[in-house]
Amino acid sequence: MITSIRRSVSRLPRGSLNYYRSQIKFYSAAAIPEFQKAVVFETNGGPLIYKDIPVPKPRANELLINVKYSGVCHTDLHAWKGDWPLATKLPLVGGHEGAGIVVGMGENVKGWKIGDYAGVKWLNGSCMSCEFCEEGNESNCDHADLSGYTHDGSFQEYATADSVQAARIPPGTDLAQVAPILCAGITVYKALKTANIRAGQWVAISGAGGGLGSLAIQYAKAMGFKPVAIDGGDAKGELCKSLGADIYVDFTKTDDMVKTMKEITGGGPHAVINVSVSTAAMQQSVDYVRPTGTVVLVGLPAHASVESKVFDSVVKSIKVAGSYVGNRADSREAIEFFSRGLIKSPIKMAGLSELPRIYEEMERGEIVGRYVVDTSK
Ligand code: 8ID
Ligand code: ZN
Ligand code: ZN
Repeated sequence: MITSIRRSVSRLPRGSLNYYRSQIKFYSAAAIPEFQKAVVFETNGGPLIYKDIPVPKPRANELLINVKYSGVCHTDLHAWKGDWPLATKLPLVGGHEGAGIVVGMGENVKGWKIGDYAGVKWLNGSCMSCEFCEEGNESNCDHADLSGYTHDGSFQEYATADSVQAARIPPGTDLAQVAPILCAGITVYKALKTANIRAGQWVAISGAGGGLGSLAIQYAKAMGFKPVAIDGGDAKGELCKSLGADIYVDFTKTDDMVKTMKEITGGGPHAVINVSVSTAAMQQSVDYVRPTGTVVLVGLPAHASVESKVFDSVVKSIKVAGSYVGNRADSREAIEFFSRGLIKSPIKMAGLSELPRIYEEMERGEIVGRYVVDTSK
């Protein structure tokens, strides 16, 4: 690519040289339009506007990805509402489960080529030099740049992504199917590692019928654990069982969750992966987890806290751990599970322009599995 640009520069009339100088910093495939479709909001909770915006230019370290499909994560709803104690960029293009094709890149990018499949993840980039980055905990970096939050994300046809953190997706992968793996899959895979349990042990997935939960059931199965799925309603129950949950507990029909969970698992699950957006569900999990077990907090209900009574925590020796997406190795491994056919994304397809309706359904807790939007519609 560089050689071909240089060769054409030598054949050009003088006036064109400045244009080519600007292009030489940004090696790109041919037909990248100047404008593209995106969903943008200007204030948290304000209108979600489907409109034409300029195609961003990749910085020196960035890829330009033609996003074909993007999953819609509940985090995107939090970002739009602005209900977390962390400000979003404004105006903002949300989205952080973008799967697409590399069509351009900045001058310092190494190890990528035009045409590669790449993913926009929640962690867009980080400083790579602090203690957390050094030890592979880039998500915990003070300077973490977040797709669809502090950096325009995947609810647009062309997105920029730090080439170090962008997910590598094997050629030939179904880009709509892999999209939810880029946040939901990586997150639940890492959460299951954080649970630190052994094959054959019980793991409860609270919020199992949603985007993260429906993948958590399958990763748990693939890792050899026995999943108990918890969510509300028959449709979510059917999905959970079809994905391999040994047991489904409908929280809307269960009076005493703590007693029920202990009975089903003979003393409580060895770990609980909390992916619901319910403080009450998280609190119950501290009470029903098995002695010596681990409660993993993943879902992020606004202004929530969970109480772990000191006496019970000590005598039961339980652990309450937070788990936040995953690092590059977790991402690669989570995608490998998918590529080996062990994980199926239970997706519903929609167009990018339908995002406002999807947020309404998500707010009401009605989505069974995960929505994936086609950015061209
Ligand atoms: O890195 C992280 N920690 C991370 C990564 C990605 C997402 C955290 N998240 C957070 C999101 O911001 C959100 O707060 O995880 C949460 C779940 O994201 P999601 O899976 O994308 O949301 P969803 O598809 O709406 O699923 C939530 C499910 O929880 C169920 C709902 O019925 C839905 O199926 N649920 C609720 I709300 N209350 C419940 C309860 N009391 C419940 N399930 C069981 N018991
Ligand atoms: Zn997410
Ligand atoms: Zn850092």
